Amino acid sequence: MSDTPEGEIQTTVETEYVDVDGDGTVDAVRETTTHLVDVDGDGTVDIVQQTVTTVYDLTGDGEADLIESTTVTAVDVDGDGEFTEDEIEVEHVTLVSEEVIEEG
Ligand SMILES: [Ca+2]
Ligand SMILES: [Ca+2]
Ligand SMILES: [Ca+2]
Repeated sequence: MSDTPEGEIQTTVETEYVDVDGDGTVDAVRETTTHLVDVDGDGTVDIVQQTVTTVYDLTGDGEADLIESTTVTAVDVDGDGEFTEDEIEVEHVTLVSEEVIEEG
């Protein structure tokens, strides 16, 4: 469905591997997902949503121990093509596995 008359969503995903402690082994995976939504199909993006999720393997057992997620949502409410501070919302979520809590 490439010829939708109105309403277009463009999604990009970037994945980054991070060596947090610098020992040469990757400890975290960072994924950035960006959604650009042109609600009315006029060619100007009306909603931008970007989520950065970082998954850490702190214990090195291959299982995720800590997940950090930040979502920034910008909605051009007044339709002037610009995102001002009151049109931007930031949500931060951190999840820690029981394994890490027990080990302190
Ligand atoms: Ca490392
Ligand atoms: Ca638009
Ligand atoms: Ca605006």
